[in-house]
Amino acid sequence: MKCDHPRLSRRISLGSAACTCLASTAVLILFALTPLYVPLLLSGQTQRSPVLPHLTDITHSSGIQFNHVAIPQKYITEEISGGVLLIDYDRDGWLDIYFTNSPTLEMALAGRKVKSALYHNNHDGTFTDVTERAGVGFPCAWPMGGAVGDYNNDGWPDMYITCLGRNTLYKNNGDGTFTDVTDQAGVADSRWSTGAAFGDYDGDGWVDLFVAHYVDYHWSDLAKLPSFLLCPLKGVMIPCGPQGLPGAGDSLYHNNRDGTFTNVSKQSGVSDPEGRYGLGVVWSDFSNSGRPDLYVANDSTPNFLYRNDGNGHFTEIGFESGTAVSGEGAAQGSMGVAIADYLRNGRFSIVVTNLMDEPDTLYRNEGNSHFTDVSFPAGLGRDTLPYVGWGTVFVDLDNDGWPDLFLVNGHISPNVDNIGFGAGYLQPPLLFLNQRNGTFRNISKEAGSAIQTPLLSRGAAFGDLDNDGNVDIVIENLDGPPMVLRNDGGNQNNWITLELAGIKSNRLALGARVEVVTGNLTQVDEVRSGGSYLSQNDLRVHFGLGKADRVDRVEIHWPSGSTETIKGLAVNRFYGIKEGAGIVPFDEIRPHKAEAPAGPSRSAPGSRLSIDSQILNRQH
Ligand SMILES: [Ca+2]
Ligand SMILES: [Ca+2]
Ligand SMILES: [Ca+2]
Ligand SMILES: [Ca+2]
Repeated sequence: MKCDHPRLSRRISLGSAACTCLASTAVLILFALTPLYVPLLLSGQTQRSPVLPHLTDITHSSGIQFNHVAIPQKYITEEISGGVLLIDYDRDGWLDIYFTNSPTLEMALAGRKVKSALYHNNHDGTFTDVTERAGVGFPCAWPMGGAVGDYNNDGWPDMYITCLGRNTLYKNNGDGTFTDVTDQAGVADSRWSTGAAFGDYDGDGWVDLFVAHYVDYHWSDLAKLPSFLLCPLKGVMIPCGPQGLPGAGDSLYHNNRDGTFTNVSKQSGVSDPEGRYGLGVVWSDFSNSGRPDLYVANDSTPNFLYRNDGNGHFTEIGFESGTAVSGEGAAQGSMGVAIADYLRNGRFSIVVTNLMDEPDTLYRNEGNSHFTDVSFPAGLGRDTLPYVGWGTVFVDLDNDGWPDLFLVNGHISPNVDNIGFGAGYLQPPLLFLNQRNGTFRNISKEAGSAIQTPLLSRGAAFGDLDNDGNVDIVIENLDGPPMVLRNDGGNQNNWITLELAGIKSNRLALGARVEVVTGNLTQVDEVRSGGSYLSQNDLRVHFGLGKADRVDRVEIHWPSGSTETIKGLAVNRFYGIKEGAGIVPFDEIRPHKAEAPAGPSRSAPGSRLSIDSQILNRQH
C-alpha cells in the first residue's frame, strides 16, 4: 500500500493499521523512544482504558530561537499581543510557523522595532529562520497576531497581520518571499486591530476579511498614555482592563476580486458602533445554512454572534442565541475562541476563554441558533476558574474521533503573585479530554510534564507539524520563547487528514464543511481561517478515527454550494481533494512555480525552493 503523503512511504505495522505515514526515520525512532510509550504498552492498556495523549516540548531541538519581547508592565498595550500563525507558505505539505513579536512601550516610544519571525519546516523536526529572505520581519511597529487566507486565489496562502496601528497584508509571491500589498488592497485599518479571519461570506469564491478592534488607541496616542493606570485586584495593583476606555468598532472588507477590498462594515451590519473590545474572531456555519456566520469574543463586553443573512447582511444574535454572556448573564473578559462539533451531532459549539474568576465558557449548540452555557456540567467550569485564558483549540489529540480541548493561560501582571490565591502570573496550559458523552476530563497533569510548565501564554494553534497523524500544538508566550509541543501519539488510533482545494469555491476552501463517516460515527468539521487567540491553525482538516480501519464516506459541502461524496478511503493517509475532481495528487492542488505572479523579488531558477518543488512533483 502506498502512502499518499509527499516523501513518505514507510510501511510499518501498528496494530490493525495496514499503512501509516511517518515523517522520517527520525520521527519513527523518536516515536518508539517516547518515554511513556513503552510503559503504557507494558501496562496492558485496553480500549476501555485508552492511552492518553502525551505532549513533549521540542522547542529546543526544533532550532526555533524566537523570543517575544513585550512584557506586561504598566500598559494595556503590553498585555495582549502574541498570536502565532501556522502556514504552509511554500506549499511543500509541511507546516511552517510565523511568530508575531511586539515591543515594550518604552521601546516603541524610542522607535525600536522587534522582529517577528517565519520558520521553515525542514521535514525532520527542525525549523530554519527564513524571515529575512521572506521579508516578513517587520509588518508594523506593534504586531498583535493574524490570519491566513488566499486573497487572490493563486494557491499561495497569504498572511494578514493585525497591529496597533497600520495592519499588513502580505501577499505570498510563491517563491519564498512576501510583498506588503496593504495599501493597494485597502486593508491598512489603522485602529488597534486584534483578531482577524478570512471567510467568503457572500460565496462568490473570493475570501473576504473581518478584523476586530480593541480599545480606541492609535499609534499616535502611545506617547500620551499615562505612566501608570492601575486598578486594585484583591489588594494588589494591576494594570486596568479596558473598562471605561473608548472602544473601537470592527471592520469587514469585501474582496473585489482584483486585489482590492471594499470596507462594507456598516452596510453589512458588523461595524460594532458601540465599540466593544473585540479580540478572538472566527467564521463558522453555526446554523448549517451553507453560509459562514461570524463570532467575535469581546473583552469585558457581550460577545457578538452575527448570523449571515445571505444577502450581504448579518444580524447580530448574541443575546438571543445565548452566546453574548455567561449562562448567569455576565459579560466576561473574553479572549480566544474555539469551535467544534464536540458532541458529534453535526452542530458547531463554541468555547470562549475568559479572565480569572470566570470559567472558560462552553456554549453548546442546540440547533436553531440557540446555545446553552454548559461550562460547569461539561466539566470545564471549575477547573478553568483560577486562570486567565487566551488561545484555545479543539483538536482530537488522541485520534479517538472526539475533539479534545486545549487552552493556554497567563495573567496580565506579575503583581498577582502577591495574592495568595488564583493561578499566579505564569500559568500552565490545560488539556481536557472529550469523554464522548458531553463532558470533558481534565488530564492536564497526565499528558506529560511540558504542559505543566507555568507560562505567560497568549496565542496557540494546532497543526500536524511532523505529518505523523498526531496533531501538534504551538504556543506563543509573552516575554520569552514559544513552546512547540509534539503530540507523541501512542494510542494506535487511525486517522485521515484532508487538504482541500476549491475551484469554483475560494482556493483554500475556507468555509468548506467536511463530514467523515466511519461505522455509526459521523464527524463534521470546517476549514477555518483565524480563531483561537489572534492565531491560525492548520488549514488541513484532520479526523481521528479510533480503531476504524477504513473511512466509509467523506462528504464535502463546498462553499460554492456543491456537494461531493468520496467512498471507501484507506486510513492513516493525507489526501488532496480538488473541488469537482475528488482525490487527486497533491501537485494538482498545490500551486506550481509557474503560477507565481512575476515580481522583482522572484528567485532565480535552481534555487533551493525550485529544486524542492521538482523533487516533490516527481514523487506523485
Ligand atoms: Ca512548508
Ligand atoms: Ca467573497
Ligand atoms: Ca479525543
Ligand atoms: Ca504530529
